[in-house]
Amino acid sequence: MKDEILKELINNKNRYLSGQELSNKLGISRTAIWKHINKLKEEGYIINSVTNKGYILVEAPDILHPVEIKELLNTNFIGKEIIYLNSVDSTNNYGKKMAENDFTDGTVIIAEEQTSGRGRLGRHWISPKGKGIWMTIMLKPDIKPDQASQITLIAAMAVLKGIKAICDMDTMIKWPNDIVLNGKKICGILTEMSGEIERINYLCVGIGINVNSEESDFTDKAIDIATSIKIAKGVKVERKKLIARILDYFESYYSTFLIKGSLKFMMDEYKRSLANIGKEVILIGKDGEILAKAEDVTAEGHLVVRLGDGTLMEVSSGEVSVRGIYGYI
Ligand code: BT5
Repeated sequence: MKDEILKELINNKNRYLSGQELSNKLGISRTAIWKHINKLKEEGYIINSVTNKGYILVEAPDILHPVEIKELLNTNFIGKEIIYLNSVDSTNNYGKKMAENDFTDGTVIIAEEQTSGRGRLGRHWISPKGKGIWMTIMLKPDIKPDQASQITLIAAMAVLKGIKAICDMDTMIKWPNDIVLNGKKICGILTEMSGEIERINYLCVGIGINVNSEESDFTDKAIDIATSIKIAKGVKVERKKLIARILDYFESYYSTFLIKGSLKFMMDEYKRSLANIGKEVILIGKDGEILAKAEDVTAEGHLVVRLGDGTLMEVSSGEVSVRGIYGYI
């Protein structure tokens, strides 16, 4: 009911809503309304209450309340269900546990903080409270398991476009799963799959974005490669708006991908956004490191590299990490 009241306040931001009006609309007593309003105030919502006029929302706190995000969304199924957590070990872990029962396709799990945020291959992902977007999109796509990694490319495009739309900043994609700004990492994507040889049960598309993080949030090891939108822009960014826009873009690319069965439709745009094409790179695999030149990315999401002897090789994101020879890109 508290969420219903918040929704009414958001939709009537320019006028006072009387207790009676809310009570009639929502079918609960004015005292109950008053109690819920007090709870919202405790959560940080600044609501003016004036005798004989009612309530008006003056300011919302910087928390990722699902009701507010849903009001900003323009999607058909992504984020129609949002699970909001104050703190969690990892939103991807939460998603996996949730999927042991069942879930609605497109459910999004959002946390203010992750205590054990994960990168690929068991690496740690720094996720300070209230500073970033730490979320997982849960999907049940009818695609082949070897196409699962292509969803990472879709997520990367959605993040890049969302940042452009909301922050007016040009970022680039570092294949396969990073978004970079001024040569440093602001976003990492971790797509995980549960499936069998021929079919996918579900996908967890984990997206971590450093939105309002400060330099001091990054530990020594990550500091050289990490930055945030706030560090680059100098001002705080509204995380709610950014989430909504990214989910809008994600649904648009993802739906087209499901219809067409391939990423070909977005590859021109994707390649124009790549930071590491044409660069000398080091491929770091489990058997060691190889020096190569990154030349292309295929519609299957594989990186095409030219080796020292001139031959071309395709590598998949599961096999390697990529570093520039002079630094991170
Ligand atoms: C990634 O891994 O970049 C994937 C990160 C995915 C995070 C999201 S948050 C929501 C969801 N839930 C999770 O538990 N995870 C996902 P990888 O390419 O392996 O990069 C990890 C490396 O990036 C680390 O070893 C650090 O060097 C660096 N790093 C750690 N935290 C960072 C941060 N906040 N910003 C930039 N770099 C970071």
